[in-house]
Order: sequence, then structure tokens, then C-alpha cells
Amino acid sequence: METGMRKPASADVPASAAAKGISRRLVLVAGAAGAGLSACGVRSGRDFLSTDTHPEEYPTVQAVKEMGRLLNVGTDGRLGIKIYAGGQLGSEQDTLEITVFGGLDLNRVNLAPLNSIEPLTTLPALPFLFKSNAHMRRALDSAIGDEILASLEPHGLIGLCFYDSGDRNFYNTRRPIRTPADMRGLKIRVPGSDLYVSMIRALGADATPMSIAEVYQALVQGVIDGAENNWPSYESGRHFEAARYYSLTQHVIAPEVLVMSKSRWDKLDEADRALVRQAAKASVPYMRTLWDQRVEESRARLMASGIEVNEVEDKDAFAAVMRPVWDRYIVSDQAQRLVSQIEAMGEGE
Ligand code: GTR
Repeated sequence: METGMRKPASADVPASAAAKGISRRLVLVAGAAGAGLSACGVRSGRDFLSTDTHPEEYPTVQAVKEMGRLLNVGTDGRLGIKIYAGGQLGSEQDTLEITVFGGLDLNRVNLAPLNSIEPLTTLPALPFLFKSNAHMRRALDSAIGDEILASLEPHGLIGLCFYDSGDRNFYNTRRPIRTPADMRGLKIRVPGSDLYVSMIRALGADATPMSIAEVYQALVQGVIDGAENNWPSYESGRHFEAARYYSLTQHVIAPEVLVMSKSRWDKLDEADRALVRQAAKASVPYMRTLWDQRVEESRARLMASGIEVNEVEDKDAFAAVMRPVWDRYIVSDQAQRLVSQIEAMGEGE
């Protein structure tokens, strides 16, 4: 989970970054990266700098670590990855900006913060599009996934691979959610994405976009009533301590994505680009194994903690209310074709 709140701007922070609330630490790391220095100031030139909002032991962080190991082995130590985990460099939105202008080389984010940058990234998060995790994996392992990854390049990002994020479920401090009507009037945190705002509004609830780092405090203080996320994030952000009702709506099954700064990519030769792509792809099955284990472990620990979990008998009722938002986000022939291909593909496995 992201740890600190944003630090106040200081004299060390360039005015443009300060205006955007980008942390001083991030600016320092970005400066070091630009100068080809490692985080401790020793010239290394070999480590790609990467960031993740999740803590060290989370499967996304471990997967990028594995990618770094593979790069290291494949290049006799010439290439590697240094990861700043735990959101220490700031929110996904802020670190993405830094990645685009080359201050960070790699960034593991959810698709949500990319939604405002590239419309095709909203497609995998359309409510009730994927029927299961297997369906999502099949679609994103195919040419459909490659097309969505490639759509990031004009925005200064190279999409390297997708990682799992399981299914997102609603949780809140007030009541179990069994029918869409139970959502009415609740204040629900969403990531900074219009699609998520639309979904929540369709349910008659109030959408409050905020960074995941702020959710725990907002729940405790009653600024929001709830949020939505997968089992591991609900657990690792300690959101379950404040919001005890976890309701299995499974409304979104969207992946995480690993991106590289295009400005860094452009400086690599063809052989190194191929190595980076291969190592990223090779980290995907590794991540999936860790992910499946982590979901089970988180679920077991959470159940033992005494939260109230409920199955949702009639998911079609949620789909009926939430699916109409699709029309607002399927805004090109390309998007329509990709969605039709995903639907026609079936679940597989
Ligand atoms: C998690 C995801 C994070 C972050 C978070 C959120 O599932 O792994 O990258 O996007 O959701 O809701 O902000």
C-alpha cells in the first residue's frame, strides 16, 4: 500500500512538480535517474528504477523483482531493476507522470490511472466484461492484450505486460451489499478514473476519487463509507479493520500493467529491448502463481479476522445497472472491435 501522504512542497522541489504535489523524494530519485546515478548516489548505470504502490512482499513487486533477476542473469549483471515499493515515491498518477518524462524507468500500476491517458485502457475494466480470471488472462495473453499495450506508446509509455489483479468487490463500514439498492447513498472511494466514477454513480452511490494511500484514514474518519478492491489490497491496506462488510460483487476483473518510460526505451538498442520484453513476459506466469496463492492466503486471514463476507446471489442485477456505462467508454470502432472479440472469446480453461 502507499504509505505516506504527500509531503509539503519545499524549496528543493521544482515549481512545476510542487504545483502538482509531487513528493520531494520522487524528485530526488528522478534527478538521480536522469544523472545515471543509483539511489545511493553511486554511478551504476545498470539498474532500471521502478516503482509500485504495494509493499515489498506483494505479488506485483515480487514479479518485477523476478524480471530484474532474469535481466541480471541474461546480461551477466549489466542490466537489473531497483524497485521503490510501498508507494514511497507517491501515488500511481504522480509516478506515471514522472515515468512519461523519463525520471523513472519502470512503473507497475493498475489500468485505472491510465484511463484518462488512453481510452483503450478502460476496456478491461468495463463492469462484468470478463466472466472470470481465466477469461481475462486468455484475452490479455492474445493479440487483444498486445493491442492495448501498444496503444500506450504515443503517450510516452511502453506497455510490457499485464499482471493479475483478481476481482474487485465492494466493502464498507455500514451494511452488506446484496442488491444494487444497498449501494444507494454510500460514499465510495474510487481510483482516479471516470469509468469508476460512472460505475458508482450508476448504482446511486457517491463516488470519491482518491489515492489508495488515503483510503484507510478516510474510512476511519468516516470521510467515505467504503471502497472496492480485490482481497489482497483490502487486506494489505488494512481497509478491513475499518470496513468490515465485504460483498462479493466481482464487478470488475481488470489487470495490472507494467510500463516502461519511452524515453528510456528509446535509448536501448534492439537487443536490450528484446531482453526487457522477454524478461517482462517471463515474469507473468511467476506472478500468476504468486497471485493465486496470495488471494487464498488473504481470503483465509480475512475470514479468520471476523469480517462479514457475503456472496451476491443476483450478480445480473448489478450488471443490469452497471453495464449501461459501457456505451460511454466504447467510443471508437477499435474499442468496439476489441470488446466484441473479448466477448466472443469465451472463458477457456
Ligand atoms: C489495486 C491495484 C493498485 C491500485 C489500487 C487502487 O488493486 O493493485 O495498483 O490501483 O488497486 O484501487 O488504487
